[in-house]
Amino acid sequence: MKIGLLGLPNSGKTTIFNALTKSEAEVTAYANNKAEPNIAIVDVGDERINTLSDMYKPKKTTYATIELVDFIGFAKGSAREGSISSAQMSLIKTMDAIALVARNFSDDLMGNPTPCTDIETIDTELLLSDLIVAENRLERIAWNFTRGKKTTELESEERVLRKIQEELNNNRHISDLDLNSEEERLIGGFQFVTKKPLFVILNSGEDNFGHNDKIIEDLRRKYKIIEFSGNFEMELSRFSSDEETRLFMEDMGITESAHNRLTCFAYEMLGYISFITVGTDEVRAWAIHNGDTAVEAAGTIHSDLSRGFIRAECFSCDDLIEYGSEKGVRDGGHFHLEGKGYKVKDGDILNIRFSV
Ligand SMILES: Nc1nc2c(ncn2[C@@H]2O[C@H](COP(=O)(O)OP(=O)(O)O)[C@@H](O)[C@H]2O)c(=O)[nH]1
Ligand SMILES: [Mg+2]
Repeated sequence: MKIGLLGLPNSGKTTIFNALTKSEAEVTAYANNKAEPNIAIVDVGDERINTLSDMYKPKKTTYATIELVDFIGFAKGSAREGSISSAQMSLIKTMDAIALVARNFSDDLMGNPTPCTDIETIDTELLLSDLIVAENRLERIAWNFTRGKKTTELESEERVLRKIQEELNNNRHISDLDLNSEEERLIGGFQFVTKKPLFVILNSGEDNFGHNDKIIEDLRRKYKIIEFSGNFEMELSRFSSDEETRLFMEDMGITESAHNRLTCFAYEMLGYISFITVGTDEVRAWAIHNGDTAVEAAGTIHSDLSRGFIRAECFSCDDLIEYGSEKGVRDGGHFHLEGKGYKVKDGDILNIRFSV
């Protein structure tokens, strides 16, 4: 799953990217003109996987991952200040989710922070972009109608596009609309941006971090939001040893690393859960959608496993940690066999029985 970091120039996108990926992409006081975004694969922090890895001592430990894309600043000198170029918009359309980064630290160059209006500026861009797509298509449909091409399919498409147009004109995202599966199908090809899961990263300074209740409350009316301190977290990510990091975090009264906090938040936001496979070869977390069944889970491991699915041997990771061994879980009566239709829960440890 790909998450695009989007925000006005100097909101701290690259800083956050670096903090999360421990990379050293160039942080600049000016929007740079580099054409390519920075891309990195980031592990989703999961303490359970660490614990299981200690228990099984596998050759390999694999976390679920998300792909993070740090966009270049908004096009400078384009028609509107802060507008998104069409090349960038095409890239944004390929993302699974969008994180809007808002500057909440004072900066010599940019002055006092205005996170709420900054978010509104970008949001308006996204709404406009979708509106243009919808209206172009509506024009095209109208043109077809005048030519006598009035199929029921086109009429249905027109109806759902009108709904979308009204929603966007009211400054609301398409994701807020309750569309049925037929409507979803009709608009599936448009890759509307405001249909994607979206959340705000409030990038606070070291000095005001944790003291932004009012701003967070305001933004929360419309967005899911997480507060972060990019600069501080980037410094933190550069410590060479875990011990050093831990001590520094303790000093600042931080219990969980930003990396864990942000990746877990994004993961949940996107409606993902993890199931786990264990063994002496590998302990591994697998990402599936909340609500996926055992046979779908099997398919994420390998298509053979879903094709030849017989049953899933299943127990929860929490039980394993509590009882200390698989035998303990069995003796405690928490081991169960499940069929194809079983809805997998977050933290389920699965062993798929199959034959092909
Ligand atoms: N004080 C403070 N400065 C920050 C923070 N995050 C980023 N900056 C500074 O803001 C400037 C722009 O950051 P950058 O990550 O390049 O922004 P981008 O244009 O959104 O990628 C740099 O000078 C950063 O050092 C922060 O949390 N606190
Ligand atoms: Mg940048």
